[in-house]
Amino acid sequence: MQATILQMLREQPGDFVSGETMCNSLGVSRTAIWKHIKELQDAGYQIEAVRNRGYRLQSSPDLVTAVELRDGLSTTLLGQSIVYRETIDSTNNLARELANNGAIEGTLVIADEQQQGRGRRGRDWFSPPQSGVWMSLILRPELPLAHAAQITLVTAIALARALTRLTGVQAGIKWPNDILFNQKKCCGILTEMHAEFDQIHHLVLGIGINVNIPQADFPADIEHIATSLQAVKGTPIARAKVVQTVLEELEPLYRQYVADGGFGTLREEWKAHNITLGNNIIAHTAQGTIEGRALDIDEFGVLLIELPDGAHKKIYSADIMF
Ligand code: BT5
Repeated sequence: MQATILQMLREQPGDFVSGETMCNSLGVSRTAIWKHIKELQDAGYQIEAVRNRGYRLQSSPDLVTAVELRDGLSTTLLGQSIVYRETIDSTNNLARELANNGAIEGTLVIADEQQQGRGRRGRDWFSPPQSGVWMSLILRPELPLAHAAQITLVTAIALARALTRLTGVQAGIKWPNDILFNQKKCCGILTEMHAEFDQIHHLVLGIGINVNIPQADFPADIEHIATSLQAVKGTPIARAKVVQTVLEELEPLYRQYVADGGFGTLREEWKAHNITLGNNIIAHTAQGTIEGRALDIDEFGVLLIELPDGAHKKIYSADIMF
């Protein structure tokens, strides 16, 4: 109901929408309309109410509530169900719980703030309130287990496209899960999965994007390696717009990945956005540290590096430095 009221107000920018018009199109009483307007005002929307004229939207807060995200979202799978929390430990945790309880594919879990946002291998992910996109998607691709990890690379393409579009500055993919601007990390992906036998039961695709974080607000340990969309673009960006743009870029790529049975047909586009290949790199893997030149990725998203003695080595998972 609130989403529809908001939509009606936004369809008449700068103009009043009469209480009567709202009552008629929503089929509810004037008191009910007023109650919803009051709730929107309490949430931070500035809505002017004038007797005999109606309601006029003056400004909207930068929210990532379901009401904001739905307004103008054009996807048909991702974000059809939205679960919003003001604060949470980690959106990946709630998404996993919902997935285990049968949540539909495409369910989006999003929070204004994470108390225990996490990266890979138990690392922390800085997730302050009102300034980032901290979200997780529940996916149920019918693919063999071996293809699950490739969703991270598919998502990286969508993010590179979306973040470039939003800032007007070229974003680059650092294998496997980082999106960078000018060597600094703006976004990370954390894919977690639940599988039985050889079949994926569900994937939880966690995405963290620094949106309106001033450079000086990053903690000292990441200040020199992190950046935000605002720092890159020079002006703040509405977080709901960031979410919508990412979902709209990801949906067709995700459908292609499922239809084609893997990441192979998207490999060339990944390479076009990547900033890893061609560099001399240090790869920290669970088995140890490897140094060499990043040559290519194969159709499974595995990184191929050339060692100093000319031999080739495949790397399945690592932290890369160059
Ligand atoms: C990642 O891990 O890059 C995955 C980040 C995923 C975050 C999302 S937010 C929604 C969902 N819910 C969660 O709890 N997580 C996901 P990794 O490659 O391991 O990088 C972690 C490292 O990045 C840390 O050790 C820091 O050095 C650095 N870091 C932490 N917070 C950062 C931030 N906000 N921006 C840039 N770098 C950060």
